Order: sequence, then structure tokens, then C-alpha cells
Amino acid sequence: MDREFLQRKVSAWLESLDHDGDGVITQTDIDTVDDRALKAFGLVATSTQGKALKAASEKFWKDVAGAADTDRDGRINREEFSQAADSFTPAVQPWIEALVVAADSDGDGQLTGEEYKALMVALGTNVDGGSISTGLSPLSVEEAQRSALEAFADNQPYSPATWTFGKF
Ligand SMILES: [Ca+2]
Ligand SMILES: [Ca+2]
Ligand SMILES: [Ca+2]
Repeated sequence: MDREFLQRKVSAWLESLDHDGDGVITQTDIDTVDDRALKAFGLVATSTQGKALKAASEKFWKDVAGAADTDRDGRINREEFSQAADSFTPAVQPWIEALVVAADSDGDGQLTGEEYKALMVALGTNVDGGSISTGLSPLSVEEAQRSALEAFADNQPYSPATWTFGKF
């Protein structure tokens, strides 16, 4: 991955994840995504999906902090994030997948356009940027997971072939 490309990625990720805008990623930011998501999906934290989401985000934070937070202060700054950017995509995948499963609040395996938009808002991705081309037709959970990962990893259509998410 070339350096400029990496820096753009890191900036986009930081922007998406840094919900309180203090310039660093902390567990609070991750919790905020979960809280927003559950609210948007009409789920309570004690629901099955809520618990699964929490478990996934805790693992994500542990993996990302373990790889990136080199000074162990509980905050991942831009430099730390850049150094560990390679480990971010595999770490984030299960969490995004859990978010998509939670977004399917009635568990029928499909996300309506509205559910999908709620998911994008919870993730902090730009829903007005044309990244959602699916309109309002329902998406399968698998399609939504793939799409959410792409939207999250790359707000702009930019060398999509650089990003492969393995098992899809
Ligand atoms: Ca923050
Ligand atoms: Ca740190
Ligand atoms: Ca559904």
C-alpha cells in the first residue's frame, strides 16, 4: 500500500471512529457507535443482538488497542493508528458484521434501505456521499456486511481492488 493511500485511509477511519472529536480513538468512541447503533435499530443492550454486538466491539477494541496502542495509554492517536493500519481491517470485520446482524432487528436475513441507512449513520459514514447505491431495495445480511465494510473502509470509490475482505 503506498503511503499517501494509507494516510487517506487512516484519516477516513479516524474520522469515522472518533465520535467525540478529540483526535484519538478510545473505547468510549467504540461504545458510542454501539449505543447509537442499538438506538437506531430499536434494540436494547440486553437483547441477544445487543450482547453479541457488545462482545464483538470489545474484541475489536482489544485487538486494535493491542496492535496499535503502543504506549498503552488507552488512546490510539494518528501515528499509532498509521503504524498498525494493516491490522485494522481484519480486526474491524467481525465488529462490522455484528453491527449488520444487529441492524437486521427482526432477524429475517434482510435489511431494508432504512435499516441500512441507520447502520451507516451509526458507523459515522457519509450517507450523502453516494456510497449507498442500493436505494431502498432490501439487502441480504451478507450483501450489507460486504457493503458496510466497503463503505467503512473507503468512503470514496478509490482503488476498491486494494481492499479484499477475505471470506466474501
Ligand atoms: Ca475520540
Ligand atoms: Ca496510545
Ligand atoms: Ca430485517
